Amino acid sequence: MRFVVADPPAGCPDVLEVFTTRPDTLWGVTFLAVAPESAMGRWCAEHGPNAAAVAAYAEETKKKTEIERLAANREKTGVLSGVHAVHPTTGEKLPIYVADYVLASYGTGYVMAVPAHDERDFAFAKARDLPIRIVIQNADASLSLETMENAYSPAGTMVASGPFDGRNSKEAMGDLLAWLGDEGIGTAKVTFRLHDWLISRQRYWGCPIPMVHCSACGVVPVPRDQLPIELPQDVQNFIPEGRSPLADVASFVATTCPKCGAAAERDVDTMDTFIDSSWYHLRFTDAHNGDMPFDPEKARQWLPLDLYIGGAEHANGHLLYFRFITKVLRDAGYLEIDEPVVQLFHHGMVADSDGHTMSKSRGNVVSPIDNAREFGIDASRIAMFFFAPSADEIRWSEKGAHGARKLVQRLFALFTECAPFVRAMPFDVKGCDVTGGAVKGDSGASEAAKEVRRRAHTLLQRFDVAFGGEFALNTGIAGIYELLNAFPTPAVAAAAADADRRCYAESLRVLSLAMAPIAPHLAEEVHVLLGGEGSVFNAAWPQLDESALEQDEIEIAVQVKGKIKARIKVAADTDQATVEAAALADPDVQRAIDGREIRRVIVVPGRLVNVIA
Ligand code: ANZ
Ligand code: ZN
Repeated sequence: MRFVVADPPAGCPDVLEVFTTRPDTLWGVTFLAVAPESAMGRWCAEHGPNAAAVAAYAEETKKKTEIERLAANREKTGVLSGVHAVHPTTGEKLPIYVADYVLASYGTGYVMAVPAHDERDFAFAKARDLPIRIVIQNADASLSLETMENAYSPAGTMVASGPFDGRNSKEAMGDLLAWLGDEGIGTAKVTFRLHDWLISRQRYWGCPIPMVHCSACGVVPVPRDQLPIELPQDVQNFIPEGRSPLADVASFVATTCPKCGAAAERDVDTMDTFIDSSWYHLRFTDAHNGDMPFDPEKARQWLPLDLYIGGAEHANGHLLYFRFITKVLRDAGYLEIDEPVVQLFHHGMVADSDGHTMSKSRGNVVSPIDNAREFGIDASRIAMFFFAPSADEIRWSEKGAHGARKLVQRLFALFTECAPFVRAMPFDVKGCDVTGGAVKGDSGASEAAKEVRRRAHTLLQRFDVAFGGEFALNTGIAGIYELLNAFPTPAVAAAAADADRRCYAESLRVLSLAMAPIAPHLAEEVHVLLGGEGSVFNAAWPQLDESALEQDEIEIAVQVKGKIKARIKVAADTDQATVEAAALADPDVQRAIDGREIRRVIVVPGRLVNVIA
């Protein structure tokens, strides 16, 4: 918002731009306040009509920290600059104060003061008998200057506000901003504000803050060769009232000042656990380093992390903090990366069968441990992954857990019975080529055996996509069922012709490896059954044979405005409408369309979809 300075003397700023979150209170502005360090504050201290007083005040302000200046309970001080500004709508002359509750580093360093609706301005105005003007009325219109003891800051009805009289301050905001723009008074802008992160906690758990308080030197950091400061072991009371538990441990508190050697006290607070969760992943790159948290060279080799999996509830906590710490360590030369992790994946919440999110306070939590005891770890995992894509909310159901247990049992029986003939087939772990390179794929196999192999590679492809970052593991698990449904009985498979038997063996190998991430115990057992060496987790991931999928999947190019933007895969017999829908749903295509209106979609069967947007 712009405030013109009345008859600015030579050299004095002639316009003050203020930052406000409450343009609806414009008509209630009765003075302006500027930071001593702002351009206006500095000019007033050097050349202003009241230069001596302003200069002395600015000198005093230097001794205060920003935290002290902003403290709510502090007396609001300030001095008159002797210069005035003009109210943009009423033309009234408003005094400009130089006041330390305005910070130079925030917004523009200039504030339009509205005593009736801002607490700090109210305190300032009260102490000096400055005019207070109510421009937002509460619901029962009971605000009055005579009875007001605090500023009224909520939204309400705009009063004494020119063309906006009678309107709700919140609802009028859009119109108001447009009006202010038209009148040349102000412009709307989206700004982001970072809340300070208070890292100190009055708790035992957490790292001690390595600072010493000396009455002569102030706060002095503990020198590096005395780190780490360890928590005392002889704490008597872990939850004292209103102070840190460490404050009562005299042997911990008493120390000497690293600077002057006089008796001094250790800081008794501990650090927020978010501090450690912001950097512990770095320690994993160099866990046995006794000299430093991690060697930058090791961190360089490992980082950034590939994937961060966490719930959205971390969005304004840990996710910000560990990025800050990364950037600080980068600036300090310990890291080369700008961001700690490449991909973020928010998993869905777990709800009960009625759709209520599980929470301790609701008392509807199904304990994963109890569940694993009853159904087994693998079945519990399969059940969780099968309910829905991992990004979505899942509804827990006992039935699902029973089904998953059945699946585990069915798989184990199948692998046990087929193991003898599968073991007898030559096997190349890397490519899952059970022919040892002699015969490729399914040549010579029956349609039924080809179909089994196709289903095995289909589920592999789905897991490949899922582990590539989408985590829709449910489709891969559905693929396991599809494979089992097409699989012959073990006796039939074992007695089949060579070419068919190769398909069956390969399919089981693919499945045994692909299911390892979701059913690790079963996969490990099966790996041994099939003659695998070592752990399944050291075996190579199976290689997808795209040609195995070919039979009934075709790739269709999607053009937007004449350029190929994506290739989608659909079953060969998919009808045109479904092909069109799949093309339009593709994220790359969506991006290319970019919200434009779609005028026509042309489908060339089996080859191309052309979107005219
Ligand atoms: C007029 C007003 C009227 C305000 C009202 C508030 C209430 P947040 O939301 O925390 O960002 N402000 C602007 N710059 C400042 C600075 N450099 N130092 C101190 N205070 C500053 O706060 C935004 C509000 O903080 C702004 O909106 C401004 O006061 C004040 F009923 O403007 B307000
Ligand atoms: Zn000292």
